[in-house]
Amino acid sequence: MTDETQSAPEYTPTPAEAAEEAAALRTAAHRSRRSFIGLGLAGAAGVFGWGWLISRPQEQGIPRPLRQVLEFNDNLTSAYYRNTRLAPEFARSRARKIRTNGDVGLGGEFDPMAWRLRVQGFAPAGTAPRAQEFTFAQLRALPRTEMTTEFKCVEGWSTIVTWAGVRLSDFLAKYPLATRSGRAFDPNHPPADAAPFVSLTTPDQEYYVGLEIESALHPQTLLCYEMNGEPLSLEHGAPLRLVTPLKYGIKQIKRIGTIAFVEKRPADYWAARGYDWHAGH
Ligand SMILES: Nc1nc2c(c(=O)[nH]1)N[C@H]1C(S)=C(S)[C@@H](COP(=O)(O)O)O[C@H]1N2
Ligand SMILES: [Mo]
Repeated sequence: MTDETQSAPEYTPTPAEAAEEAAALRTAAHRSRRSFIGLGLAGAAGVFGWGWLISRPQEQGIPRPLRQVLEFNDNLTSAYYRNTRLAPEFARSRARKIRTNGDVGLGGEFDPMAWRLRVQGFAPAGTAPRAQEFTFAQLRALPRTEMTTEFKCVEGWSTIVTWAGVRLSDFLAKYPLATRSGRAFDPNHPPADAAPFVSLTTPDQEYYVGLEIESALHPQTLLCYEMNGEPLSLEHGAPLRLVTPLKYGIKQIKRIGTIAFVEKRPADYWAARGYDWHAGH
């Protein structure tokens, strides 16, 4: 089972790969800092220009002035907006086949054609939750995001994989099911009436994962339907799995059946078996 897989090797990217990786990170950083960029970075870029900015010395692959802005913003908001931290992104050419690991909740009869994603909206106390069902086509119709990130398992292996799917935050922008009021919001500024937690379960409810809303809204948290340029296979979680690269593999639930926005910290399969509930950031 492991002979075809490769762990992320010690590897020096080619100049082209390094440029692609820096560009990917800039795109992701831009996305997560939109509100701040409006304030500070646009000012810096306006005065000196982007050419100046990206020609500055690099720290962790990010031009130093941008790094400083990011750090400043981190200090400003780290208490609440965890989505300011990003996992590194890699050149697509560095993606490898990933092993299959964990099949809890993937057994039994399953017809991917008949699959629906069931989403339970955040309900005001004492009212019945609003539930809505989504077809695969509805999810595919939402903005597609691709990212090449490192997948890490607590067992000690990791693999760089290219994923594609819809950001959970983009899903919620279109279908605002995470707020009591039913209003959409800026993922960088979740309002007080947003659900604090999200619960994801397989259709048979055998595997289940809990996330804080900040992790769910992170710009690298995807409802994923493609792996390394191909539709997800059943053993990797077709038709829809979670990918959130700041966390370990145990959180990246395959074959999502239900997503529920809830008040209390939800049960989590591996947390119930002694692992850290957060399993990352
Ligand atoms: N439904 C389900 N999802 C799951 C698991 C599982 O057992 N069942 N195992 C998790 C673990 S521990 C890992 S490392 C990854 C592995 O994903 P992969 O098989 O695509 O490599 O899936 C995660 N998601
Ligand atoms: Mo894992």
